[in-house]
Amino acid sequence: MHVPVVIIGAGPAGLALANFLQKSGIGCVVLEARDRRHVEERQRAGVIDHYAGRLFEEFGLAEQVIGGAPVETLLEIRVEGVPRFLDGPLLSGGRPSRLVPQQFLVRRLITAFEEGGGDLRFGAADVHPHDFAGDRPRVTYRDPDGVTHELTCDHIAGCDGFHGVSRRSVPDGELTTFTFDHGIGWYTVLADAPAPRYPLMAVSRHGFAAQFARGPHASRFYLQHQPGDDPRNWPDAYTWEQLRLRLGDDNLPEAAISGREVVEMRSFVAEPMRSGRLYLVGDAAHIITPMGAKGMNLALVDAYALATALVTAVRDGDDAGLRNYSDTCLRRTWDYQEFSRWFTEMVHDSGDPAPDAAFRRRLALARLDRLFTSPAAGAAFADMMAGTAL
Ligand code: FAS
Repeated sequence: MHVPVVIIGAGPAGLALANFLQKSGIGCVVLEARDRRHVEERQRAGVIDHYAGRLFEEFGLAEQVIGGAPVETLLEIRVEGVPRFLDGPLLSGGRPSRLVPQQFLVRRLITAFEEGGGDLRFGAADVHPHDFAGDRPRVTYRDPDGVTHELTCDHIAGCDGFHGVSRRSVPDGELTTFTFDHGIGWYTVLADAPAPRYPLMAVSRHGFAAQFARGPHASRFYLQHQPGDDPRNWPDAYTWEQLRLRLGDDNLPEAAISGREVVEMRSFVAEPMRSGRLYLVGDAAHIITPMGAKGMNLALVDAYALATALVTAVRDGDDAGLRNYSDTCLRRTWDYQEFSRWFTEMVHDSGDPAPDAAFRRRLALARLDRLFTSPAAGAAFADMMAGTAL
């Protein structure tokens, strides 16, 4: 079978790309390793920033994919239990983000693609991209019945996340990779706790904590923990005690905890984001900390950049967009990496109890205070949270 584009991976990157191509009349096949249920239920991100939301509008998908999602109002940041509020939509000149749990976005993208007649194949094992250095790339895989298939194509989109096969298939020596360990661990728990009135972050000498909505009746909590410690062994009572302490809320009720994950705060970037006719998209090319909620949004913006480049290449024979794809995406990736690191320092250093961290703690508290006292600093922060059209 020959198809213009084979997409490896059905996460936010792969599914957004598939829908953008479908809306543009460019044929594609999506190969996903896991089964439908796993893909549709995996909970991760929760915010689509304003810029990423506009991309769905541009392809006429916004109502179908993010319609009805709650719009961001205020961000609450508590410092030693004292609440302060940032009005992102106001400070960014009317560019609110939307609160969309990642699994809701994925489900709606799957529905939109399949309703449009899209070819999405779950349970694809041993997916391998081949011959992408030439102009006749192909992809092989084994279906759930054990039958091996080969798809010839014009382009391959590696949307298979950090642990996928695409980046690993790039010949040695072609990629330069950058990794950074922020030296911070987050313990994230999913609980049946009512969503907070506003997205909530708290800095305190006990450590960072946060509470974000994940649907109307669930919250994802984040607690900073010392690297090396495994908080998944904490008794739930201790977790709730730490959350009350750090959020400054003695009345925070205990709730059933349904998910526990440890997220080591690390960043990763692979350059360039292509090898011949194989393009790396989203987490396949970069990992960013959840600070600033940019991981999923970077994946969506990469998908948009590749979609528009593929449309002009396949439909008009103009491959300028494909030639510029990597540089375009890397410029935004590094911009968001810098913002995420700046944000990570601000909310973690400001609570660092270590004696030798006293000076950094004062710097971080001054950086945080400026957001509320300087309209220009608040606007710059809100601009990055809204997502920027570089
Ligand atoms: P994904 O990893 O989502 O999707 C890749 C897909 O490819 C998967 O479905 C996988 O099954 C499939 N695949 C893998 N190997 C394959 C193969 N060989 N063949 C076929 N298919 C294959 N981001 C935020 O913006 N905000 C947050 O708050 C946030 N919180 C997070 C919390 C946690 C615990 C984690 C782990 C991540 C979080 N992220 C957050 C980041 C996350 O949302 C990613 O940025 C986002 O899923 C990236 O989307 P994709 O690039 O599509 O990759």
